[in-house]
Amino acid sequence: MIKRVHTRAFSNIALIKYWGKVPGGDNIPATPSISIALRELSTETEVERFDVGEDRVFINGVKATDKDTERITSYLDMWRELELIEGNYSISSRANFPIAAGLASSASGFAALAKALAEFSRIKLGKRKLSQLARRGSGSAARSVTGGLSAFPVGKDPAARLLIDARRLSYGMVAITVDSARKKISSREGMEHTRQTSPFYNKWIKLGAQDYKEMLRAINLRNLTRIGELMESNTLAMHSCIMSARPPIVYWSPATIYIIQKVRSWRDEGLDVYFTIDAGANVFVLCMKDDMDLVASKAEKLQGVVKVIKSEPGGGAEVISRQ
Ligand code: 2P0
Repeated sequence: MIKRVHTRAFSNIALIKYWGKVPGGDNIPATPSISIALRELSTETEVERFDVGEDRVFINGVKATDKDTERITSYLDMWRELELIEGNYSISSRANFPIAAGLASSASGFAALAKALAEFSRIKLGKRKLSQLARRGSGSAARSVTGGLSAFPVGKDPAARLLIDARRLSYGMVAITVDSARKKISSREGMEHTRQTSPFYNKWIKLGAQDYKEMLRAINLRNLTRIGELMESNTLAMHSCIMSARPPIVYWSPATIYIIQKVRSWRDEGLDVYFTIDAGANVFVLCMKDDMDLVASKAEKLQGVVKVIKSEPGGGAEVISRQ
């Protein structure tokens, strides 16, 4: 019987965003999404099984907060209720990037955890089932199970599927992290507040579905200009909807707008670069892999930038070792 498993999953950044849930569902997104996994942003998770005692959760080497412990033990309860696993577990998760700073930590975290729990499962779980189970922990985690360029449709019990393998992608992303004084509202809280109070929420849901179809077409054509322009429009539509909630949520900082304008000016100068922004102030730039060094060197010189991370696409969630 397996006693201990070590897994890794990469974080992902959406080109078409998931924002909003179907009320009353099992964490079912209201908008379909498309993302690229990032090899430089990963979470490694070690899971050990015990037959007696309670679940224990450690994040980056220290005991997790009550809130994080509760979220993860409830997730383990779901696996136990589905009779996939039994017993109790010690979970130790380490991200190589700041947790909860708008760098998609729950995506890689829940994908790595689901991948590890699958090793303890009574029945063999395929990729589709694993993506569905990861989604129950965090919507974006469904896409980190499959990695590469993945699409995550809506519907009943949806799962992500791989569109293009990481090794076959010619694009990369440059993460530009900035100083943000604002206390972060979690994506989960933010999307529920948006659903309940934004006058533009229904419009956003319709637009998300249209953008998703259009993005699939642009990806098929390998048209970076179309992919990038659509990604920018979709991210701005999502943030407009979020900002129109009452009271408003503004995830951006002054540096966010400054970087958006810089990216547009680099494009005017001939660089093929496009921005996207998650539930935070950081900006992610999509470009050809060959342009990442130039983009990073330009980004590092900008005022208000804390750290620049260049990343090629990453693969799906994987087992590093099992005992
Ligand atoms: C995305 N985000 O598509 C969008 C863009 C943030 C902005 O998916 O409640 O942490 O755990 O399902 O997955 C963040 O949402 O939310 C997210 P839950 P999650 O990447």
